[in-house]
Amino acid sequence: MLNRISDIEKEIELVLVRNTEDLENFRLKYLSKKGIISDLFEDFRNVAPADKKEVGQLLNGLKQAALDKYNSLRSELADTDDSLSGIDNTRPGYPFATGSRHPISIVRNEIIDIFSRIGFTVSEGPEIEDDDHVFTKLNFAAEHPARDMQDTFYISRISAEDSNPGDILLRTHTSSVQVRVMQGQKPPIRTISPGRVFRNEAISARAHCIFHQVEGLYIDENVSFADLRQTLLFFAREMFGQDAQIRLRPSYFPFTEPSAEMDVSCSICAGKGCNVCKYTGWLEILGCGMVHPNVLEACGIDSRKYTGFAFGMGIERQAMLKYHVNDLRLYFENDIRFLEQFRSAF
Ligand code: 2NM
Repeated sequence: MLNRISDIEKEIELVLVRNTEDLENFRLKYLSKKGIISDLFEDFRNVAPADKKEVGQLLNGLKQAALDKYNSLRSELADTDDSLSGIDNTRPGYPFATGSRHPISIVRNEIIDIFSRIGFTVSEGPEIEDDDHVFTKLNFAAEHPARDMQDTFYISRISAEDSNPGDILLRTHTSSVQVRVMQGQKPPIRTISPGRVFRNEAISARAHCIFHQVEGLYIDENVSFADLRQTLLFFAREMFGQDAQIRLRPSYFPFTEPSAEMDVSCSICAGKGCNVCKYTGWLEILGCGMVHPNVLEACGIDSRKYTGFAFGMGIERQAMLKYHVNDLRLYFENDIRFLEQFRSAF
C-alpha cells in the first residue's frame, strides 16, 4: 500500500494537460468517486490497525497533492483557454489615449514642410548667443534700441574694450542662426531656421517673453525682389489656401534693404472685413527684404557677386490665425483642455 501511494504521487507530479479534456480525464482518473484515490480509501479499511496512522497520513497527503495539482493545471489552462478564464478575448481592445502635438509644433512642421518642397534646408543654432551674431553682424548700430537691457535678456555683459565676441545673451531672433550659416557655407544658400527666441517683454494676450520664429534666407547670384515675392506668395497659398492674396508694404529692418511687411488676405472673411482682420480684409503675417550688403560682407559673402532675400515670421502668430486663438498665453500654459483640441497628422 505504501509503495502504491508513493508511486501514484510521483505519477501525479508528472502529469501535463493540453486542454480541458485532459484536465477532466485527470480528475476522473484520480479524484472522482470511481477514481484511484477513492479506491485506495476503500482498501484503507483492510490496513492493519497498527499501520492505520501512518498510511492514513500518507493517503490524506496524496489526496491533497492530487487536488493541488488539479487546481494548478486548471489555472495554467485558464491562461490560454477562454472558457476557463471567463475573459472574452475576441472583444475589441480599449483604444490607447494618445496625445496630440502642441499647436506650435504642428504649425512649425507645416512651415518646414512647405519650404522643404521648394528646396530649403533646416538649420539650427544656439539659443544662448553673443552680441556679434545677434546684432553686430546683422547691421544693428552700436546704439540700436534692440540692444537695450529693456528688450534683450543678457546673461553676462563684457566691457566694451574686449568686446569680441561681446555680451552673452538670449537670442532675440533666429537671424543669428543664418549669420552662422552664411559664415560657414558658400552660396547658393536656401535655408530656414525655426526656433525659440527671447525678448524682455511684459506678458499679455499679445506678447510673451518667449516665442517661436521661422526665418528664411535665400542667397545666390541674381536673386531679386521678384523671387522674394513669388516665394512668399507660394508660402501664403500653401499655408492659408490657394485663394490667398498677398500684399507687401514698405518697412524697415536693419538687416534688409529694401524691407517690407507682408499681409495675406483674411481667410476668415475672404477680404470682406471681420473682427479677426479688424475690418481691413488683411492679416499681417511676416517681415522680409533683400539682405543688406553690410550683412553679406560681415558674414564673408561677396555682395557684388551675390544677392539674397530673407524673411521672418512668428509661429504663434501663424497659429493664432490658423486656429483662431486669441490669447498667446494659451500656448505656454499647457492646459490639456486647450491642447487636446489639436489632433493632426503632423
Ligand atoms: C525678418 C524680416 C526681414 C532676416 C534677415 C536675416 C539675415 F540673417 F539674413 F540677415 N535673417 N532673417 C529677416 C529679414 C527677418 O523678420 C521679421
